[in-house]
Amino acid sequence: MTDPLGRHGESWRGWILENIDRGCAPRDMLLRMLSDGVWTESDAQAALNQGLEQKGRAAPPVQLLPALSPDRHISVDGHVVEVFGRSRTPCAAMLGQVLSADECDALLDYAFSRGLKQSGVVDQQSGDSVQHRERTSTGVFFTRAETPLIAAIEQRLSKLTNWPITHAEGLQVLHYQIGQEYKPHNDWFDTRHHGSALHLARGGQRVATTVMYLLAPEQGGATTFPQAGLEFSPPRGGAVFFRNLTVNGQPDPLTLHAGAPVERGRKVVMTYWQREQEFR
Ligand SMILES: O=C(O)CCC(=O)C(=O)O
Repeated sequence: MTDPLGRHGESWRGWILENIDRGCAPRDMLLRMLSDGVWTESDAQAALNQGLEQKGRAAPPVQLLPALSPDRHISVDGHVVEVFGRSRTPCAAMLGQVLSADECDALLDYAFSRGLKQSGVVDQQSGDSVQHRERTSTGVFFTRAETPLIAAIEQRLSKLTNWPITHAEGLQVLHYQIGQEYKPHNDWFDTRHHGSALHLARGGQRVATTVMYLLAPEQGGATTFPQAGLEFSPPRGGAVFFRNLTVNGQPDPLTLHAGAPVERGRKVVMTYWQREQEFR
């Protein structure tokens, strides 16, 4: 589209330019445009950015949350990620080729050489990680940029989702054997729970999650969204991306998700959680 401002007619063009002149915050304008239901997020962003440029306003591009480009194939520094399919509500996508087969092998070797421990869940009161029958996998956390390969993948994920590399937790690898699972849960922190404060203080809410498949199970083990009726089984190297918040910044209940029990084979995933602010 060569004229994003004109995408939805002259009255919208006028509205955008007028409100830029009035000094309205681009973020508020974007939210207003999205609430109208006419604009898609990427079109609204493009229109707003064109308007800001036209008015000579040196504002940084408006970006509410991590977002994939609307293209079918997304090139990140020459590495091409394929988008197999998307959901608008919740905002989610199934991706292919986020990682190459060699990268999957190297990450598997590294994770297992570090050693995997029984996975935990966040205790609602204390915020500590505690073992729970709802999560039966084993796992290991990496620190950010722990190895050059990990640093390169974090760089790729940051560019793929258009979100700062500093606003993310270290990657986590999870291993599921037959029968193992992670029952439905949310990745966003529930502010009603005392234990969430500790986590929110380290970088705000978890705004998006990317679950990369280092090893795909032969049967079962899908990443499912029971409230939304979605089920994703990416191939090895592929991933599920989803936003944990709605565009208004509210936790999205439709992102309730699970790692279904593995029925045949093994499943190893690597999870990337992005935060609202810099993660410390
Ligand atoms: O194993 C999966 O498919 C999902 C993993 C997950 O839900 C998580 O790490 O939060």
